[in-house]
Amino acid sequence: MRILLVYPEFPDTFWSFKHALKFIRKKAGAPPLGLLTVAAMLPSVGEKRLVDLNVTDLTEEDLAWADYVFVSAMVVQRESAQTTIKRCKTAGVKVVAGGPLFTMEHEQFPDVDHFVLNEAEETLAPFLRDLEQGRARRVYTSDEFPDLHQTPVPLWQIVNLEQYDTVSIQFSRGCPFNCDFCNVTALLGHRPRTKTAAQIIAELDSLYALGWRKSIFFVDDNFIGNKKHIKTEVLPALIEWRKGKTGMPFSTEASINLVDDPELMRLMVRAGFDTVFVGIETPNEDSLAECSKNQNKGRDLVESVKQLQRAGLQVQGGFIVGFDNDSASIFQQQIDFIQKSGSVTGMVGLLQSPLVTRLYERMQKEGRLVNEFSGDNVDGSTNIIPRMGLEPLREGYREILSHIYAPKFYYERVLTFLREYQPPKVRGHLEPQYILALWRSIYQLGIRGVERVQYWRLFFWTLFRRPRLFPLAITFAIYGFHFRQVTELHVG
Ligand code: B12
Repeated sequence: MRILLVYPEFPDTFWSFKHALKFIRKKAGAPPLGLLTVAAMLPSVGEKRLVDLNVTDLTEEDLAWADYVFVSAMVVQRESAQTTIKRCKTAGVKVVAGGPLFTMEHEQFPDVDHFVLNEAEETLAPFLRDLEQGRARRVYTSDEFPDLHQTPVPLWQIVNLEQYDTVSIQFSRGCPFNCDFCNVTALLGHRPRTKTAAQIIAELDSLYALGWRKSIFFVDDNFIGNKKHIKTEVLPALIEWRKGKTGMPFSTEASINLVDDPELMRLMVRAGFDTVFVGIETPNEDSLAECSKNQNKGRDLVESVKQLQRAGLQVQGGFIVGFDNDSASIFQQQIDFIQKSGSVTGMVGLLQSPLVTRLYERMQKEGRLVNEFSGDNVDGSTNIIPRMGLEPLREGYREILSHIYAPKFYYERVLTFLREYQPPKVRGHLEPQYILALWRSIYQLGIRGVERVQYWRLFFWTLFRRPRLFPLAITFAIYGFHFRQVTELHVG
């Protein structure tokens, strides 16, 4: 059987990093981990190919070659997924769909032949068995949260890694917390399920053997969901693995209570983690209580971010406005927080309620649901009626974005961060593409850009004061360009 795995295109969003990737001549951040994992679970007989629409086109020849097209997508890829499915239908190729978009809203895709929903570790085998016996059903779902000990090493061999800037791997699924706007616990459970240290080392070894030296993103919902296991088994194994190797800095997602455990921070940094995405959400305590983000309550959050930075972890912060407890002062409070904490990559969104969340249920009960969830929580849209009114919320949101990504404030924040940050000692690996990015940044930002004054100030400040951080400073300058483009696109 010939299986074509297709990953639909992302629109131009905050996380697409499209405008930044151009500086290194790449079109996409990371290859699609879900499809590569599924590919590794398919029987080894038969042929498999992957087409990631973010880096290449889907041709008629591809469709003519395939017996089945396997599609995976997030909600944000809905439109491209729909177009892909239509093209398969026209070409007479059967479609099998899975991943978060279809798990949440499969009813909206009448042209899909088979849905293999939830986690493939549970649903793929029964589907394949039925298919072989000629009695495959249309929908396969499961309420079980499978053990990850059987999850195979993703089939990196079917993707051209050269086309990407980073590679995702996954150590755990699930999160112990209860934030009411997040659907992770409904989709993946409360109890973090982890792979073994040996599994994760096997994944890293396979990437290293393929010549990968650039960054690795651990796409866990909360990397520190099971602290004991990572402290006693996984991080020591990663520290050992890293010895004598170059490159491959790690990043991940974790909750703010990471700062409560200095030993954990120290081990993470020694293992090679240099960046962590943290859902900070809001400096407003009442709003934190409203959404049950209890792990963030009662803390000096600016100081927590700084503690992480001083330990060697850059913090990418997620922020939300539009809680019922937010008043008109929230916009300035968020700006102040982001600036003071040096959260360079500040992802600010309007409160949205995805399906299967407690927030969704509450909004439904209160008759406050409108529109479809766009799937992109940074596009300035929302599917709920905010208590403060939509227009004041949108206006305040515009104010935040135009402030924090304006060159003056953005570069000021970069400096705030660089002054605080103690980078980990991962042996760097110089990629020719980074030299290219430096030249392009000089031309595009330092000569042509509206930020040229700030750019050169950062350039020389870092070169003389913190030379080790110079590559990071240039990366931030390039990210700033991307954030501004996306901001202009969404909020003008
Ligand atoms: C990594 C990640 C990203 C990366 C994506 C990198 C990439 N190119 O893959 C980045 C940072 C770009 C990202 C961004 C966003 N993300 Co995201 N992200 C994740 C995260 C943390 C991990 C995804 C992953 O790789 N998982 C590991 C793989 C193995 O799991 P998987 O893809 O689900 O695949 C499994 C099954 O679903 C199934 N499967 C998947 N596909 C298929 C296909 C077939 C045919 C079959 C049979 C089975 C199957 O089999 C796999 C093994 O079980 C998930 C949460 C999560 N734990 O999944 C959120 C998640 C996917 N993201 C989500 C969201 C909302 C976003 C953003 C909108 C967030 C934002 N703040 O803007 C943006 C949108 C993207 C954009 N560009 O605008 C939501 C999606 C909700 C939805 N229903 O679509 C999730 C589920 C998180 C959440 N809390 O809701 N994200």
